[in-house]
Amino acid sequence: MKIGITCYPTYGGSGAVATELGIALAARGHEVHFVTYKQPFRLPNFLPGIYFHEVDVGRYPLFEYPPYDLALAVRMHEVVLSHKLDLLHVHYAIPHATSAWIAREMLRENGHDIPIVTTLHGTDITIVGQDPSFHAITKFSIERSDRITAVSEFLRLETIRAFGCTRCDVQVIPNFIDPKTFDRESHGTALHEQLGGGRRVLMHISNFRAVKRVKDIVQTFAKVRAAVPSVLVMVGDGPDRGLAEEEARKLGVESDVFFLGKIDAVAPLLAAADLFLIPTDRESFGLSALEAQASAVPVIGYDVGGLPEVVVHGVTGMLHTVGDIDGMAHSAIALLTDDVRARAMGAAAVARARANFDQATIVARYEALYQGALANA
Ligand code: GMT
Repeated sequence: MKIGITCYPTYGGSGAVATELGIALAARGHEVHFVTYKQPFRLPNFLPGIYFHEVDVGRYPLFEYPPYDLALAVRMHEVVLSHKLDLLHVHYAIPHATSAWIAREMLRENGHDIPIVTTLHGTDITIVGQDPSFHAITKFSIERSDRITAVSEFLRLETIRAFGCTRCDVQVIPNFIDPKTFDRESHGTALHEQLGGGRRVLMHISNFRAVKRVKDIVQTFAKVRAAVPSVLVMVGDGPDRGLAEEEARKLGVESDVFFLGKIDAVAPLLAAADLFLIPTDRESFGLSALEAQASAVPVIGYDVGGLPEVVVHGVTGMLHTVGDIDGMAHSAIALLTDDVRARAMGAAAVARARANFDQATIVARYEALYQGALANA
């Protein structure tokens, strides 16, 4: 198949999933064309079967808000025609599903048709899509997609609840890991020693948006550090990084909190972690939590959204009610002071990640979905 993929190319779970999917599809013999405004962050410079088409948004003084969604639709239309694509797969509904719909309408004018697959990732449904300025267009664009997938059952139900979506059949296809990449054994222990200097390593990876509740992480760490010699490694960047830095200073733990900034290849870092913290206020899935578990790292987070589909409380991690800092700290201390239990939890996390979220199995599900969409076209 010749597949067009559009995603947010910058640091973030939806772009990571879309890119890993494209790479895996190309490895299985498909031709993959990324249509985005920038080279996706997890895409190496060259891989056979993968092409990158940059979307250029024309500037004009009249445009206070340059119309990216229209430029994207035009680029999609052009790439579909010039490379004879079979389908478009867009990740994150806004504005990608709308641009794909416009591109398809333009193609239909020329007697061409192409199925659109839309994957819903999270805040496109839970926050942005429910904003009154986007609600109607999000519902419309989802309903016009030929196939709709959501990364968790939580997100499927939330799509139906928030958008009514009588015309859509949302299928759950979860995110995935490549077990060869997220393999703790292959990374050794040198980085753990460099990061922790003999202390335990707690880790968080995200885009530091408000929904991630980064202050909760620092507050939890301050309680853990008072009981167990430990450091906190914060990977990524975003609007609330300053809040987390300020909280670390306020609590007097700043010397043991390390902000590493954006790092593309997180597998070696996760292999150096003892615990992963993800106290998001409604994570639709939590790709970083899955990657942590695949790296034998127990996860501590909140029992909301799609996280309970990824982390099994008491088996692969510990989940608490939103805002329960004491509960998270208590769980963290319990695990950091009981190596046998922590190791068993890490092993269970690896086993479940490989059994339920294996790349080969999930990519085959996308292939089957594409074939179904093409057969119906
Ligand atoms: O929805 C977002 O906030 C953006 C998106 C991203 O690009 O990082 O994250 C979502 O998609 C990821 C990949 O499917 C999921 O693992 C994240 O849980 C989800 N984020 C939220 O639901 C907050």
